[in-house]
Amino acid sequence: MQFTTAALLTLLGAASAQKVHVVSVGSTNGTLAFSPDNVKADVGDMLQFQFRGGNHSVAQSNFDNPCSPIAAHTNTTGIFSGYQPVAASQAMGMIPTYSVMVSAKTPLWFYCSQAKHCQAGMVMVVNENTTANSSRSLTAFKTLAKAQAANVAPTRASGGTSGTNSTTGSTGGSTGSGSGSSGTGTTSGSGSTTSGTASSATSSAVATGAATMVGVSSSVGLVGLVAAMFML
Ligand SMILES: [Cu+2]
Repeated sequence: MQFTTAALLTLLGAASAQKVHVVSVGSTNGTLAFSPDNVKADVGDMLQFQFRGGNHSVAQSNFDNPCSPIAAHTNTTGIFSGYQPVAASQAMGMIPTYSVMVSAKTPLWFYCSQAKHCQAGMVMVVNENTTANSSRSLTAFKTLAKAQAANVAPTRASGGTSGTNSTTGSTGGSTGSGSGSSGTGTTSGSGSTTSGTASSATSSAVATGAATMVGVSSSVGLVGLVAAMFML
């Protein structure tokens, strides 16, 4: 929690108008959905994906090719959280989170690359723009996703020299502490923290990404804190 707060405050220092948009991924009921699945975000805002249940991922596609990495169709590297199994984390009182910064106002399309979750509707959009193109709606994206034969996970290094994730040990407990925005945390307990970056050079849509873990109980406080700080 302290690490997360420290990172958040660092980000706040960098951009005072920045918002954090929390998106729940899955649920304890096995829901195959992102919630909310239609987000409006400004450039510089953060998306924080909170993995609530099951074993899901967040991957980036384009509109025309749902359930397929955007790097397979464009020069954009795209983001990929990797798979985030929640059960093991919950046993430690933690939930995995994955955060990315929005670096463009153009629509961003995301899907879960697990099994046929994408086909089942586990997709979302950031900055849907049906004013510019009425056919490119979230509803249309879901219809297109449903028709895809395959659900393809990105490779970690797809399309660029970065966009990689590294796993480092040492997290756990709900009283983790650490420093910096680089994703390094030192805590008591055991577990894992995944941190990564999406290349800003090759990804025009999303500049940075970092995954970390927050305590279940403290994350509620964080969400409340975010709401209190950003929604006034
Ligand atoms: Cu999923």
